Amino acid sequence: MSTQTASTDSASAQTASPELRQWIVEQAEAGHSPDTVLKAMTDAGWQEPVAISTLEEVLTRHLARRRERDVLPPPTPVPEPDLAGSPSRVWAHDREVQVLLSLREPRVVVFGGFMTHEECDQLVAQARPRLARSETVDTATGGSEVNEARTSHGMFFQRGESELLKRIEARIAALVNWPVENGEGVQVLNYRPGAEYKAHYDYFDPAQPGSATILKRGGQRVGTLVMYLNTVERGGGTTFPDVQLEVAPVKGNAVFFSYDRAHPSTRTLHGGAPVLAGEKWVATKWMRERRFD
Ligand code: PD2
Ligand code: ZN
Repeated sequence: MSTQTASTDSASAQTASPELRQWIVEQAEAGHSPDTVLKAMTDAGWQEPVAISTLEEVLTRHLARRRERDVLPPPTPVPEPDLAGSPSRVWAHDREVQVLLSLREPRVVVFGGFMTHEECDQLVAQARPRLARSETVDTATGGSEVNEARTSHGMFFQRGESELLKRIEARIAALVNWPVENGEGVQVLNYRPGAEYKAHYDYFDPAQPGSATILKRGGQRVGTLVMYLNTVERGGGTTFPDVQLEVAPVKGNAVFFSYDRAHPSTRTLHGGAPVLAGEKWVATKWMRERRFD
């Protein structure tokens, strides 16, 4: 083992230079034991207690960084509105939309006036006759199942199914700079008093056996836009427990959030709080990494 980098002229020089840090890491990676590295350092003139604490500090930091790199999946591109310069309003396809809140981590943006009240009413009218008890994706099989965590009723539209949907989908695509083709069909949910959607992540858990099948079509989900189709009298907010944020369900407004990896580190755990009075109607657009055909 070369001890050139470990050599030192005086005790005052016994701080870990970037070169020494790199040398320590290289020795560890090459399979040399800490004792061997320590010996090389003391042979080169390092005082043993200083060498030990330096080794400990450098190797602990190195291991932590490696663990992080090994554990976290790599980030992927995500939809993102253009909020450079902190505008209070942005143009989205055919409409000006207000920016009410923008949070970096998790990435959450609340928009005001995303849809007109008429559009909200029309979407509810188109969805109402097609409602059924909501099912969630069963990641064990890739199929769907009735889930007690989600006590709402819902339905899916086909992408571009009506003129109204085409317009709203084009608006979403322009707002968050993500292709219409990467979007799933809009889902409409109706919560009656007491109904809720317990906290969950919208991405598919890669560890679940059914996820591989789901991911073949369009890849992971990377972003969500929840659009509020009515104003709830009490309750029914969209909650982000990791940051104790609650978005009020106000007719025409929408909450956007994105997640650049299928991992809790995105802090995008979220839920629909129980509806306490009145009912709640939302439309959700999930966005995938690639074309969702
Ligand atoms: O209705 C909601 O507020 C809500 C909450 C959590 C909707 C969704 N998730 C969803 O559609 O993914
Ligand atoms: Zn969700």
